[in-house]
Parts: sequence; structure tokens; C-alpha cells
Amino acid sequence: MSKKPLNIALIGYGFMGKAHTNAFLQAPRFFDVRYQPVLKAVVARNADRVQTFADNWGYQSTETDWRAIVDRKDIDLVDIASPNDTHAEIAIAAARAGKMVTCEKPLARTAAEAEGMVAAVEGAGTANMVWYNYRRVPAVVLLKDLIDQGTLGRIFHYRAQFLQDWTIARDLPQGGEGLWRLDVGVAGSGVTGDLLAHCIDTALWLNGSITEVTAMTETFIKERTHNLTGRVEPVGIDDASAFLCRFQNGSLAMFEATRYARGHKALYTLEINGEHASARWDLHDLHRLQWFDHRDEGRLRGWRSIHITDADHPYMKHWWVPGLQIGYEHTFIHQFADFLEGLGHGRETPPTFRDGLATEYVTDAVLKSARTRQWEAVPAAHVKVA
Ligand code: SOE
Repeated sequence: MSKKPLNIALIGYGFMGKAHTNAFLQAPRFFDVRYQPVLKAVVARNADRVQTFADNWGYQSTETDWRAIVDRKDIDLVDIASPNDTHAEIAIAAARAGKMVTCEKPLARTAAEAEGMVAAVEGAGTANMVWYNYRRVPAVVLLKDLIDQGTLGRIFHYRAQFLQDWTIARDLPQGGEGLWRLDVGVAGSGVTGDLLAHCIDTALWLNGSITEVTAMTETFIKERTHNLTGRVEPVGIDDASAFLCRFQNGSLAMFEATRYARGHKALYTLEINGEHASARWDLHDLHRLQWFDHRDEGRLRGWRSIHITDADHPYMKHWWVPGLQIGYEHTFIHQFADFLEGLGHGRETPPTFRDGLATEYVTDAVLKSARTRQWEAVPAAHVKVA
């Protein structure tokens, strides 16, 4: 069966632009999907560098202003991989022009911005998705299946951490290319929106809604030179963020993220404890699920380390022979393959913008609680926004 072309315009060519483009190229090669992504255009302000990116990855054309893309009739899908302060304006304009929109996480800088984006895509009835890629790790998908089947029983606890160490140096500037994550105006927040957002998205998916949070944040280095102004300016982002929360299902949880955990580069770990079983997962060992089942025969009971590389594990039949591993980039390929599959069947593919909004409500409540030093309620994201 011949595949239907899906003309894509990518906005932004940094780390995420590469991860997304690789997914556009590989998804139809390894998965049997009805659409064929076509790399129509890539957009970035620097004309020479965007052309180099286009040549390297095979984009047919370049633009230096995203508005040109929204006006182009030959674009079906706008993929946003530019810094957080650009997401809302581009997504809303693209949706109003009838384009499908996929957006790098976090969906926006604040829940208020995200609400506008949800209203735009839902109002236009256009396909949309947020790139929370860790939902597509095979071990995490297997855990989701086990939870949904009731294998763990009643859930008591959820714990997640995302630890990095790349901003400890005092002389690291803030702002500009590569360092916009340190500039609160561009990023919206620090580790809360950048790292905890991943932990929250996975948790909401695995364990249901969060109802209330109490949080603390800290900015360890209060001033840094700004790359764009050349001046030493106050740092507005949170360098570390931790919160306690309650889930709708009655379970209690602890979350922590920091860029000041010396020795940890991207250590995302999660654990869930149920009445019958517990599971642990670790991004540095992403193809393993640690599993403990209290129903095992007593003398043999203990933690098992399951190597998630068999053909009956989620997504794995599409890759190599059993025992051979996949990595970080495959999570994006899986997510885009699911998106193409969803399009082929007229279904939405989670996490949608509305799912992304649910995470924004939690991150907003975390930042608010850190300011007020009070428990803060988290609004439900299933209510249609105006
Ligand atoms: C930050 O260093 C970062 O690149 C995040 O922005 C990504 O979302 C995360 O997956 C890895 O770390």
C-alpha cells in the first residue's frame, strides 16, 4: 500500500530538532504506518546555519521566520523544537491555519499559556502531541501495562527523581543559544519545567491525577552574566525543586529534580509501590525494569531485573533480535510512529496538548507552593478550556 505524504516543517534545529528529525526519518522505516513524513522545511533565524542543518538532514527548504511556514499551503504539520517562550505563539498560529502541531516539552512556560494552546488545537480540531518521550521507553510501557492490569494492586507510593549536574559552575552564563534553559524569561522556570515536568508527565500517565502539592525550590547561584546583554543579571530559575503530593487514587509521592547533583548527568529514576508488587526504573539502564512480586514463592522472592529486549516486550519486535538494546533516540521514534498510527486510524495520540496542560497545572502549583510555603491544590485538566 502506498503511503500518504505528511509534509513537515520543523521550527528550531538544536538538540531536539535532531531528535525529532531522526524520528521522522526512522518511524516509517521500522513501523508499518500509513503516512510517509516528508521533510519540507526547517526554520531558524540564522540563514547559513539553517541551510547547513537542512543539507545534513535532508530538508527540502529553509525559512528564517516561522510565520512563513504558517502561511505555506504545502505544510501539514508544524513541529516546534524551539525554546519554550516561542511555543505558544507558534502553536496557536499554526493550529488556526489548520496545521497539525507537535511540540517539545514543556508545552509552555505557564499553565495560562498552555490553556491558550489547548483551546487553539481543540478549536481547530487539529492533531496535536507533546514530546514527553520517556512514556515510550519499552520498560516504562510494560510497567504501565502491569499497573493497568492491576498486577501491583492498590498503589501506596510513587517516587521520582531527575538529577543532573551541568550548571554547578559559577561562571556559566545564562541566556542565548544552548543556555536559554537558565534564562527564566525564555524557559519559564528551571528544573521544575525542564526535568520535573518529565517525572510528572510519566507519573500522571502511570498513576492518575495529582490533587495537591507542597514544594520547595532553591536558586543556588543568584547572579550570572547574561549572554545576550553582557551584564551580570539575577537568576530567575529554580536550580533545584522538590515536592510532596497526593494522588487521586490515595497514594503519596515524592519528586525531586536538580542540576546540582554532582556526578549525575541525566539520572531519571522512578519507583512505584503497590500492595502486591513494586517496580523501579532508571534512565541510565533504560532497557531494564526492576520488579518485586510478593506473591512469588517465599524462598525465591526477591528483586528481579528484567531485560526488556524480547519480541513480546513493547515496541521491541520492530527492532533487533532479542537481547540487543535500543536507546534514547528510539523513544522519539516510538512516539512519532504512534502519532502516525493514530493519524491513520483517526485517533489522537497521547500525550496531547491537554495532557501537557495537566503537567503545567502541577508545575504551576509546585512553583506557587514554593513561594507561599503552603499546600496548593492542582486543577483538573479534563475540563474544556475556553
Ligand atoms: C536538560 O538538560 C534536558 O536536555 C531536558 O531539556 C530534556 O527534556 C531531558 O530529556 C534531558 O535533559
